[in-house]
Amino acid sequence: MARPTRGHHQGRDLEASFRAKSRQVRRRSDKVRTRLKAGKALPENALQGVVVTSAGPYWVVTPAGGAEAVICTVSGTVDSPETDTIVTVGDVVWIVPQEEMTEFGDPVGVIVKREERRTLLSRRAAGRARREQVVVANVDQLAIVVAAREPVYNKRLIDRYLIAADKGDLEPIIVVNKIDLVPATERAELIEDLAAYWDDLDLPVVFVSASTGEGLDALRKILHGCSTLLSGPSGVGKSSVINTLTDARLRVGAISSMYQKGRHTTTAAMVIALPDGGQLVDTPGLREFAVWELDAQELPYYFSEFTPYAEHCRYQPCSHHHEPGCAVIQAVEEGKIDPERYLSYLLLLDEVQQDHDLRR
Ligand SMILES: Nc1nc2c(ncn2[C@@H]2O[C@H](COP(=O)(O)OP(=O)(O)OP(=O)(O)O)[C@@H](O)[C@H]2O)c(=O)[nH]1
Ligand SMILES: [Mg+2]
Ligand SMILES: [Zn+2]
Repeated sequence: MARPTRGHHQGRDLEASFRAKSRQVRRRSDKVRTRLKAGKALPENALQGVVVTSAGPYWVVTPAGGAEAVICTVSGTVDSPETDTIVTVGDVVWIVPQEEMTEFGDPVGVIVKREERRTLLSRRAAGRARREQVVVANVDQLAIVVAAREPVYNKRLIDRYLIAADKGDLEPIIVVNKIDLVPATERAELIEDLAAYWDDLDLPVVFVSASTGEGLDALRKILHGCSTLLSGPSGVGKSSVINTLTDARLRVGAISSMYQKGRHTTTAAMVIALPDGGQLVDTPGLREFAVWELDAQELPYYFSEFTPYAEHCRYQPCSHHHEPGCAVIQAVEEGKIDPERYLSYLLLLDEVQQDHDLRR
């Protein structure tokens, strides 16, 4: 097989080349239980770097100082603070360079240690197992990306993301893409529908179109100099928005759908530099987003606009669900709390209580 030329290594090409041979290796590596070894002395030739993406079973690590990306596996005795999601994109890791090269001529390394995460976006891993999945680590902001249309946004999902951002120490922003699909006569209604997010929660909400470029200057200002993770459902235009902000190569529907019968979807999280400082992290769309480890007692605190009322509830603590003399319910009835936010609260409360019952 011909080796791709240098400079051919970013984004899609790299991802495709490693993915091609990944399945067998993944099957094998799934069987090897990684043992954790805390406090082991680092080998002298270990380098610190950041995980910028995954490629099949490998992690792509950029060493500090901007050296060439290294294709890494995780050591069988990695030194890691947690057992779930030992390594993810955005992690600061220590790698030991290896003698050999990959079949494509890239340097190879082994991840031997991972540093504590400064921030993270976690969710409950899809499937039955009760396991935490850290989506991305060490970014400053979470851009919750939704579409105004096709597919129309879901406020329940936005509210779940807001809780996860709060838990993971991320500053949330809401990005509503595809506003070109909203006729001028319906724009005011769209803005009004999301008003609670900036009125009551004081969050930045930006309306953009990756297709027409509308609103992108406002978004650029918010992203400048920060590292921002873009997350949201599949097909809302996360990769398209990123493509308009940087010239990094990404999979965008229009082109690749010709080859892949409509499949344009991002398959791995990837760090992308912004031209004027800062970084974006593109992630695959998430079909569902279950907040990791949430209990009924802590839930009200994630709805910060309830707080000034909650202290006046007759019963303490109050679940704001059915209790007589509940000041939160009263505030909803008087229009002081957004009824949709309250609905999200009730649905989540129901979910965490069911979950609790199942566990007993
Ligand atoms: N009309 C319109 N279409 C858009 C806009 N942005 C993206 N699209 C289209 O929406 C589709 C999905 O875009 P992507 O950028 O691949 O969406 P994504 O959020 O990255 O999706 P995943 O990678 O699957 O999570 C593509 O066909 C885009 O051309 C927009 O602002 N307006
Ligand atoms: Mg994408
Ligand atoms: Zn109450």
